[in-house]
Amino acid sequence: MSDEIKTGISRRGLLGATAGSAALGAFGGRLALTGGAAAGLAGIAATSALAATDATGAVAPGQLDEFYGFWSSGQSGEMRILGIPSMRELMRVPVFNRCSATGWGQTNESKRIMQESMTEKTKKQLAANGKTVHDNGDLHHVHMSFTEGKYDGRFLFMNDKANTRVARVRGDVMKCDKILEIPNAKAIHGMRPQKFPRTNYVFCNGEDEAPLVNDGSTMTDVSTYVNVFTAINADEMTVAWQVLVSGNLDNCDADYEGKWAFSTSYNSEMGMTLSDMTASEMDHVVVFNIAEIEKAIAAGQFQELNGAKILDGRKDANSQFTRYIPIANNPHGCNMAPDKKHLCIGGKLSPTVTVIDVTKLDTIFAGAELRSVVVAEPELGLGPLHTAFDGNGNAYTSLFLDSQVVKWNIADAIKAYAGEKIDPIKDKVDVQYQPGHLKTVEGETLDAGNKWLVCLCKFSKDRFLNVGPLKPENDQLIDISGDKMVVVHDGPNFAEPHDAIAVAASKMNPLSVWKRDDVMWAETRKQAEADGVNIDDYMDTVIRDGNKVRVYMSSQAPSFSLESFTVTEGDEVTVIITNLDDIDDLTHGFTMGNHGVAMEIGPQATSSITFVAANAGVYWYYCQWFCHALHMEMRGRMFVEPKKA
Ligand code: CUK
Ligand code: CUA
Ligand code: CA
Repeated sequence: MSDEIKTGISRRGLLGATAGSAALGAFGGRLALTGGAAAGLAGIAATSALAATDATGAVAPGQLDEFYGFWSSGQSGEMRILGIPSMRELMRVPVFNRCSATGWGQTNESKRIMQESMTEKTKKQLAANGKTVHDNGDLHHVHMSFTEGKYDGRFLFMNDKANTRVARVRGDVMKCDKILEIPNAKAIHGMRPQKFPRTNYVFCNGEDEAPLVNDGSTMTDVSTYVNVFTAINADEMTVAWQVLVSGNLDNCDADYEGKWAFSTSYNSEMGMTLSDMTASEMDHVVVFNIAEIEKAIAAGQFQELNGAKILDGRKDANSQFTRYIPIANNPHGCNMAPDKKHLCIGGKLSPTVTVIDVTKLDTIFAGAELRSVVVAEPELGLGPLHTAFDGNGNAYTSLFLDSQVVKWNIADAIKAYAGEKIDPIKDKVDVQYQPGHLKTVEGETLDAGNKWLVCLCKFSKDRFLNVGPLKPENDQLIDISGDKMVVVHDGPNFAEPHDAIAVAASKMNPLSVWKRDDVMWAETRKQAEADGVNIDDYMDTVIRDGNKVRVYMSSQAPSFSLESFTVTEGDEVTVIITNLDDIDDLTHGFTMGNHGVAMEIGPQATSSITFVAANAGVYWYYCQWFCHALHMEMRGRMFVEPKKA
C-alpha cells in the first residue's frame, strides 16, 4: 500500500480503488466547477489528487487540504485550525486566552463576550487582582455541532478546565461568540455536543469535587462534596439543567439516537489524594437518561442553585436519571463508535477497552445487571486512553505507556469476549511519544473516513531540533488506508493539543468579508447611534462625554480617516474603527503606541477598544496588519493635553 502511494501513480490509484477513491472525493468538489464529461472529470481528478497530496500527506503549494482540522491547544487557551493531511497550521482563534495580534480580551466586543456570563464570585476574584477578564484557559476538547449524526459546520464548542467555562466559535467567521461560565460545577473537562437529532445540548463534565454550597464552612467534610454534570442549551449558550453525580467526571460522549450521554469517572472513591483516587478495583461510567431528566425538569422536580436547575442523580438518590456501570479502575476516554451501537471506554490503568452496547441501555434502567451491557473488553496494551474509529468497523486506541496506536476490530472483540478464538488486534504502530487523543477524519460522526489518523503525542523528545528544556508536542499523521498503519508525518505543536477533529472542507464555508450587520458589534452600534454616528459609513467624529471620549474613524488602505485627535490627560478614550475595505484578506489593525492597546479590524468589521490616556504628550497610532505598500505610513497622532489645574 505505502509503496503504491510513494510512487504517486499506481494501478490501484488510477483505477480509483481504495486510495484513489478517497483522493477523488477530495477534489471532486472543486473540479466539478470546471464542468465537462463525467469520465473526463474522473481522469483529471485522479491526476490532480495525486499531484496535490503525496504519501507523507504533503499538500503542494497552491493546493488545498481535504479537511479542516480543529485543534484544541490545552493551556494555551486558543483553538487552532490545521489543514489535513498537510498538518499546516492555518489559523489561531483566541478564545480563553488573550491575543496580542487581534486584541482578543482587550477589545470591547471580545470583553463583552468574556464577561457576559461571569459569576459574581469570578468578578470579585478578578477585580481583587486588578483584572476584568481571565487571561488564561485550559482548552482540551473542540467539537462541532451536529445535525443527524454529521457535522453541520455551524458551531464549534470547547471547554475551559481552568476557569470552568464552555465557549462557542462561529463556523462562518471563525470567531468566538459566546463564553459561558458554568455555575455549581468545577473544572469543565469532558465536553460533547448531542449528535441527534441535532445539537440541542452540549454535555459538560465537572471534573473537580467541591462542596455544593462552597462557602468555606468545611474542607474536611468530604460528604458535602459533589460533582456536577451540565447540559448547555447550545443555541442560547445557557445552562439547560444539571445533574449531581456520585464520583467525579472525566470524559464524555453522546449516542446517535439522542437518548443518552456518558461520562467516565476515575474517582468513584471520592478520594482527595492520589492513593485514595486509585484505591478501588472498579470505577464507573455514568449513563445519563436524557428523556427521564427532561421529564423531571418539565415537571418542576428540580432545585435551583445559582440560576441552574439541578436534579439529584447520585447513587443514593436511586433515580431514573443515571446508572453507574462498573469499569476497571481509573478509566479515561469515552468514545462512541459511528456504528451507532458501541461505546468504548479507555482503561488507562487497565490494559483494556470496555465496549458497551448502547442499544441495551434501556435494560439497565429496567433493572438488568449493570455489567450485562458490556459486550467486549479486549486487552490492547498499556495505558489505553482514547479510541477513534474508521468507517469499516475498526477502532484505533492510543496506548500512552506503550507509545503505540493499536488497531482492532470491534466485531472481532465482541466474538472474542463471547468465547470465540479470535484476535481482535489487527496492527500496532509506534508513535513518538506518549499519545493522548487520536482522531480519524470525521470519525466521531456517521461520515467516518478510512484514510487518515491524527495522533496527538504529548512528548517529542528527539524528534525535532532541540529548542531548550521546553519541547513541542508532536502531532503525527498516520496513513490507515492499508492493512499496516504508517506514520507519515511529524507535526510539532505548541502547548498542548489534547484533542482534534477533522471536518470535510466541503462542509465549511466561512466568509471572507464580514457582513456589516454582524451581531459582534451590535452593542458598539447602539452607542454610535446614540452619538449620532453611522458606523457603516466614513466617519471622523470625536465625541466628548465628560471625561469619556469616543473617537470614531474609518480605515481604508493605506490610511485612517483621522490623522490626529486630541484628548485630555486622564480621559477614558474609546477608539471605534470600521474597516471600509471590502476585499478578501484586507485586514487593518490599530495599535496605540506605548499604551498596551492593539486590535484587529477585518474587512467590513467594526472594532473598538477603550483605555485611559494617563500621560500628556504626543503618541502615534498605527496599523499593525500589513495591508498596502504604504502600510508603514498608515498612522496618526493622539495628542494628550495636560490636565488644566
Ligand atoms: S483529556 Cu487530554 S489526553 Cu483532557 Cu481529552 Cu485525554
Ligand atoms: Cu492598514 Cu496596515
Ligand atoms: Ca479510581
